Amino acid sequence: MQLLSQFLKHQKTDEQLVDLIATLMVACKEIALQLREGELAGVLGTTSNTNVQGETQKKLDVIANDVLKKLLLDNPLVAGLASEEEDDPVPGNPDGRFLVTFDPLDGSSNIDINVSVGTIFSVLERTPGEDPALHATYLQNGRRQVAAGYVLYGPSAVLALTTGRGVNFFTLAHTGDFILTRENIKIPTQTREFAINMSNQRHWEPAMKSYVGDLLLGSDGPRGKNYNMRWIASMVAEVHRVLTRGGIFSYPWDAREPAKPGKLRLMYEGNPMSFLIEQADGIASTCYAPIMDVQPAEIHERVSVALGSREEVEILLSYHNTEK
Ligand code: AHM
Ligand code: MG
Repeated sequence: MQLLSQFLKHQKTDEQLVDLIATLMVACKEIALQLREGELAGVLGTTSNTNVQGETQKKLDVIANDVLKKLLLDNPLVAGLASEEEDDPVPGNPDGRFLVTFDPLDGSSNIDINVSVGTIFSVLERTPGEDPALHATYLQNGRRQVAAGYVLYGPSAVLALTTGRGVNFFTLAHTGDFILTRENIKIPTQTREFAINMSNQRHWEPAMKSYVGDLLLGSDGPRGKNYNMRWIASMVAEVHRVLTRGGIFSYPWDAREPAKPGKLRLMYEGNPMSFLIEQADGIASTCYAPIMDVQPAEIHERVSVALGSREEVEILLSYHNTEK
C-alpha cells in the first residue's frame, strides 16, 4: 500500500510540487466531505449568482471554489490562481512559484441528481517577474503544465494525477489518505465506445456529423463494428472511463455560438485533461490540432475537445482532414 506522498517521493518529484499537490488534496477531501453530506448539509441547489461565463452558480460550485481558493492562498508556494468561477485571477504570494488553474466542480448540472462530479486542476510555473494579478501571466500553453489531474467524486473519490511521468490513480481511503490503486495507466488504442451530446448533432460541422453517422451505422457501415454510447454530462467521469477502459469523448465546436470555439474551457478542462490523456498514450485534439499546442488568448477561453483511444481519435481526425 503506497500513499500519494510516498509515491511522489519515489518518483523523485520536486518537493515544492509535492507540497502543492498535498494542499490541493486537502481541499479535494473537504469538497468530497461536503458532497457526501449533500442535502443533509444544505449544500444542494443554486445561488442567485451567475459566473463570468453567464452560467448560474450552484451552491456547491461556490463552496468548492472557496475551499480551493482559501487553502491554495494559504500556501506560500502559490503565486496566484485562476478559476472557472472567478472573473479575474486571484493573486497569492508575490514571491510564489506556482500558478494553479481549476474548475472547482465540473459537471455541476449533476450535483442535484447525485451523479458523479469532479475537481479539475492544472499547475503552471510563473514566469519570474510576471504579475499574478494579471490575466496575461496565466496565458501559457498546455505543454508548460508541470502537473495536472482531477478528483472524481463518484462511488469512491479517485485522484488521477500526472506530473509528466505517466498517469496514476489514487483512491481516497476512510483514513483520509489517497492510496495508489492503479499505476501507469495506458489507454487501449482501439474502442467501441463513444461519448458525445447527440442532441447537438444538427449544429456540428459536416466532418463530425459524418464521423458519428458512420459510428451509428455500426457493423452495417464503413467501420464494420457496433459501437455503444455513453453521456454522463460530467467530463471528469467521461475522462475517467476513457483512461480506465478506452473510448472517445468529444465536445466539439458547434454552430450555436459560432464565435466560441466550444463549450469546454481550455485552461480549466481542455489542457489538464489533455496532459493526462497524452501521458496515457491517448490523443487530445481540437479536431485540427493538439489541444496543448493552442496558445490561450484569454483565461476563460473555450476549446473544441476530442480525446481518447489513439486509433479512434486518428480516424476522427482523418474525417476533418478529408471532408467526406
Ligand atoms: P461545467 O464546468 O459548467 O460543469 O460544464 C462542463 C460540463 C462537462 O463536464 C460536460 O462534459 C459538459 O459540460 C456537459 O454539457 P451538456 O450539459 O451540454 O451535455
Ligand atoms: Mg467544467
